[in-house]
Amino acid sequence: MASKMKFVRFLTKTAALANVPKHIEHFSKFSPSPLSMKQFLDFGSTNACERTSFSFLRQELPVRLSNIMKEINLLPDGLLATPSVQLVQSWYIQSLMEILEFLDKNPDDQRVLETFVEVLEGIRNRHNDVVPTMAQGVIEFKDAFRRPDDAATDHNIQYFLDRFYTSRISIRMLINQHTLIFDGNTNPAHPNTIGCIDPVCDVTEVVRDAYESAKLLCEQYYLGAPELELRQMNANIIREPIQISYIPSHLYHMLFELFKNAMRATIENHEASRTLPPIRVMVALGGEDLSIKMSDCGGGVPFRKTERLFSYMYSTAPRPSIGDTQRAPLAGFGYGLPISRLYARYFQGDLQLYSMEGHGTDAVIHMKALSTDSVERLPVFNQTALRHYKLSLEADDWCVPSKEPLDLAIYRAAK
Ligand code: P4A
Repeated sequence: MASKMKFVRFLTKTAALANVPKHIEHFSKFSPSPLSMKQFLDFGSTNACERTSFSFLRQELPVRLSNIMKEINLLPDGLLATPSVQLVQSWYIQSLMEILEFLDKNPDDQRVLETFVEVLEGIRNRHNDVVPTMAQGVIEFKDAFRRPDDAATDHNIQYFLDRFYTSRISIRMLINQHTLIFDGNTNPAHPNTIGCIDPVCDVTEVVRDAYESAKLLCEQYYLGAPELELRQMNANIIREPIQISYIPSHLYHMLFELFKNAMRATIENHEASRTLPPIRVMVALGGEDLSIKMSDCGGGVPFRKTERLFSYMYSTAPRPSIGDTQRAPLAGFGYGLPISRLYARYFQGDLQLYSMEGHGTDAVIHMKALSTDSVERLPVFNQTALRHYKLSLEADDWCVPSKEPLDLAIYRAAK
């Protein structure tokens, strides 16, 4: 009997699996619906309705999942076929199937709403290791396939991972908001937060938190850490604290990453001297933007190499050996900077580096000051996206500088 039941379940599962491509086709025809910070806050306000949120998510999550699953299928064959990417893809298929189960469920049934929260929490856990697993896939691909200096593949992977991780950030945001708001508990440490959003996020406080954590890490491995010099300018109301509606964990993630880089550069650039120049942070609030500039005197990076700091291909290049990681805890190898920039861009901001080789680096985070301007920036799978993946093998439209000395005789003859 038991084995027969198992077999029936197996058949049902197989049938569901067979229908997945059809569902992906269907849901990827819809564009994701970006939410504004204000809409996120409204979902969490006192008259928030779990039913409404449920009905929205059971449509929107399949749309966001299907849009990005179409792009996974367009990855270079060699990357798509790696065990790591196959594993990630199987997580996406499983999660999509679990949400689709709710399409014919009754939103007025309290038990349906409760199991939905549980399913969302399961999905969030399933996808916890997507970033390191994809990074592993890129390594496997590079080892097995990639010719050196394949700029087209680099571009494809950069383009894909930027969109893929943005999609993931947005899906986790939706899941977090729903599960945090409707699990019935308020966060005792932060009673004001609505889900993971702080409507009065004190930016300089997050700057100090991120600095202190990076400092602890830094002091564990080096003999000290640079001091923090923090200044702020509120152009709207002088001397008021600078507050905006934002996700403190996103801001912390970006700042922690920037502090680690600034500390590492500062210390390695001043090994010989007895004093360390401080890291200076300026927080400025205007009518439209809130910007944070972090300046260090770490010697900087040549302009030619700054783009590499955001490259997934470069960041996964030579794995630091076990010993290396212990010697250089601030190495920040991995996807720290590129993903920090995605967090900034996710709500219409940005993260930029201005490095002056020989002096140091300025890193600037731009954020929207108004919650009406903070709208999700989401990838959509369409013809334009498709073209990005197909167009890879075309010739460059800029000349390649010749490494040979210019033969003027031949040059004149040709003219
Ligand atoms: N100079 N400046 C930076 C780095 C160097 C820097 C650096 C050598 C390079 C790689 C790295 C960490 C630091 C900086 C601030 C930044 C980024 C780079 O935000 O001073 O780890 C990958």
